[in-house]
Amino acid sequence: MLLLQFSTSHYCRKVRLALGYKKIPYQVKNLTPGLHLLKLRSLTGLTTVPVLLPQKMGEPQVVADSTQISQYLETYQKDPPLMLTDTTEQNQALLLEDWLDESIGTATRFIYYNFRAGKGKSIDDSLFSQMLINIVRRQYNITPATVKLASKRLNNAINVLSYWRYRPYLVGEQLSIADLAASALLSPLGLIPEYRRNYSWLFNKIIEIHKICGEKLPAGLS
Ligand SMILES: N[C@@H](CCC(=O)N[C@@H](CS)C(=O)NCC(=O)O)C(=O)O
Repeated sequence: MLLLQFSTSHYCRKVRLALGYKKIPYQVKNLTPGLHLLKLRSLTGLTTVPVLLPQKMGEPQVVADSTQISQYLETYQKDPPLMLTDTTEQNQALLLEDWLDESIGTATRFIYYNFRAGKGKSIDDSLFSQMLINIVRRQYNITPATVKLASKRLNNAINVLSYWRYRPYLVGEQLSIADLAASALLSPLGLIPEYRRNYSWLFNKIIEIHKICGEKLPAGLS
């Protein structure tokens, strides 16, 4: 299996957590932002990573999008399962996954890049890094107004998820795709001192899930 990724992408982290949880061997190829368009458009018709190339006879040649990839991995190797047997619980997990992917992962991106261009600039103030950060900020329209909305959305989301603090899993009695999505898509906040201070319980959960999946801890949490 080959995972095409950006090393810093939280959506790619979600897929690595799933691969790690299932102990499926894989290799990664880090694409260069910008040049990724040339490769991905012809391969998937999309412009985003993660993209998985199963590289095995009888398997699809390419699977794009973190949700599609995690569903594919469940058919590729059922055990240990990421899908819950109870239909109502599984639907809840899928809803949480979709909300985390489509709304919360985007808000995290706004807060993360805003931090890297401002208070967190010293993490890497090289011309190349700051240029990439500025391209991303323009691409996603990351402005003071959109960052403010993203911050409110994130605080609300973390409050919604706060019951996780007292339970091992977000849904049901076993690890599900909802736990992996939350751990991956909120992980970039671990670099931001304000979030680490206010939501230490969340980062403890994120660390715990990374350990279960054998995935390297995100920046700020190692
Ligand atoms: N819904 C997609 C989102 C993936 C996504 O937004 N990936 C970003 C990196 S974090 C990307 O590839 N952006 C490059 C682009 O849009 O050209 C998924 O779950 O895979």
